[in-house]
Amino acid sequence: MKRIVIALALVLCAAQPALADKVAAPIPIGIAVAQTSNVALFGQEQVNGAKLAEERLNAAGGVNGTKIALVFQDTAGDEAGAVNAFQNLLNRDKVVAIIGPTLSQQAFAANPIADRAKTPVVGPSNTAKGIPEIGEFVGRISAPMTQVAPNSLKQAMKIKPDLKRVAVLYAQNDAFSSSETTTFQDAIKELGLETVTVQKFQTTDTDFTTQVTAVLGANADLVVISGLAADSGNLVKQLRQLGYKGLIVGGNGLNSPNMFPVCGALCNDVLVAQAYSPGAVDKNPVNKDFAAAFEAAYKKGPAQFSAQAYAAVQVVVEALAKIEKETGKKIADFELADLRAALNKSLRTGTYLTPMGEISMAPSGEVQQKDFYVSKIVMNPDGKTGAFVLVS
Ligand code: 1QQ
Repeated sequence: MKRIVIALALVLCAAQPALADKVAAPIPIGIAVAQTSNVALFGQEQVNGAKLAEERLNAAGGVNGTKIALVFQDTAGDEAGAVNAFQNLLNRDKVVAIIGPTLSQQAFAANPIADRAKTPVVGPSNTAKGIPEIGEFVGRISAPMTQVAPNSLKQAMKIKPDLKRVAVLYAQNDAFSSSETTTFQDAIKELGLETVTVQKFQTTDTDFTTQVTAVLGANADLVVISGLAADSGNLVKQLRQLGYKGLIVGGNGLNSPNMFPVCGALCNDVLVAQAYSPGAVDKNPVNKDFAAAFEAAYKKGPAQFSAQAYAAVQVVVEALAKIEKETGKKIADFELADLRAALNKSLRTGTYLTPMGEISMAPSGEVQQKDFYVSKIVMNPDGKTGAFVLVS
């Protein structure tokens, strides 16, 4: 009798398929960016870019006829929010990949969770050193500041060839800012300039009197800022209000038009190196097309964070299509774990023609991109809106 029961149980078990998850249709892709907090100054642009990509790619047939569905999880501005969003996307929403988080500071906390779950992460805006090194499943399409940032210093030297004395300011509680400032400080040395003061602040600071006083006292003719949007915007404003008249180079934290209302008319002339320029449409029909669609959808031109989020969705969709082509198997017929592993490999093969030009992802997960830009902020008379005007 006992034997019969065991045999029956075995037959029943064999008849049940293993409890492995299948890939859902439409294909769920996680978007974990900051929709709230000060970091939403970047995140809102990312949401706009990602949504436009979803709409346009689905209209063009999605992944060989199967639609994608972006699953948005707000990370807010800190590590805990990013960790929580990642966990929901991985375990509850069973996404095939995660695009996010917004900040490098959040990526160092949340990406290891996706890496352990063997799920690809595509960083849309993480530019600190060491992001791809987090793990095998971690990649990015946002060029590291080591490649982008020094271009703005070179531009400052073109504008003012007798430039010599540089004041460096950075947010010490943010991984991106601490990383970017080392890139700036190395480049300052290499370019033969002199760092006359290094000032630290917090991304939560609103009063920069101490730092500005030090800059004025050091008689700097260039100020280089590595911070996030609200803090950097306030710092620019207070530098000008307290009488600083020299050039200002802003890092990637000043790369968002959502920061314009913070410094208003005093944002004028800040130089920012960029991985994307809406102005660079002539060379790149994909960018021309994207910029026109963005303008039509949002009544304003796209900025870098929107273009990068758009590109991240595009890259995931194209990498999924490649899997179908190579295996002859539809995405919906894969088990989730197998698909996540296949997608991680697929992301790292071939090239993608995006609004940022042709890019690819190295086996390490690092992005490879050819063209970078430097723009200057030009504010409109309303003191709230403005544009990044391409200077090189
Ligand atoms: C990073 C960044 C931010 C300034 C952009 C969102 O580049 O955290 O890596």
